[in-house]
Amino acid sequence: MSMSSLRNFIMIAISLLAGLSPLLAADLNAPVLTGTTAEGTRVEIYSDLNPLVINRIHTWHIRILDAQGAYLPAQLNLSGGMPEHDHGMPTAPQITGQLENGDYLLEGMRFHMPGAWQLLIELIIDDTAQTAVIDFNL
Ligand SMILES: [Cu+2]
Repeated sequence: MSMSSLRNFIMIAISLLAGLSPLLAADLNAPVLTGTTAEGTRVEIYSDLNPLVINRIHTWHIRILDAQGAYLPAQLNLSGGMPEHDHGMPTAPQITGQLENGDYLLEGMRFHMPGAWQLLIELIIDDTAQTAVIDFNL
């Protein structure tokens, strides 16, 4: 490959990537799911796949807020599944870090069936356990 055709190839590759970027870019402006614990802690889930669809692996940013809207440091554990089908998640999503703004990064999320899903978000805040249950349909 000559230098100029290599350059053309790179330019095409860059423009293809640029064209794809709206699909890859996270829409982190509006939560796709929200929940509240009995104690009043709010859970907001922002997704790089929005709207949520089945069979796509994706990443969430999870925001934990107190009743006044201030960020709360929490230990969190997410599980879920389809209660009507008596099965859990097809993947084992993991909290892999915390972002600079305080959101928690959850990677490896995927839903594999349309229907009624339920998420359980267990929080430990100030040594006290709380759970937010989020029901939604895909
Ligand atoms: Cu199912």
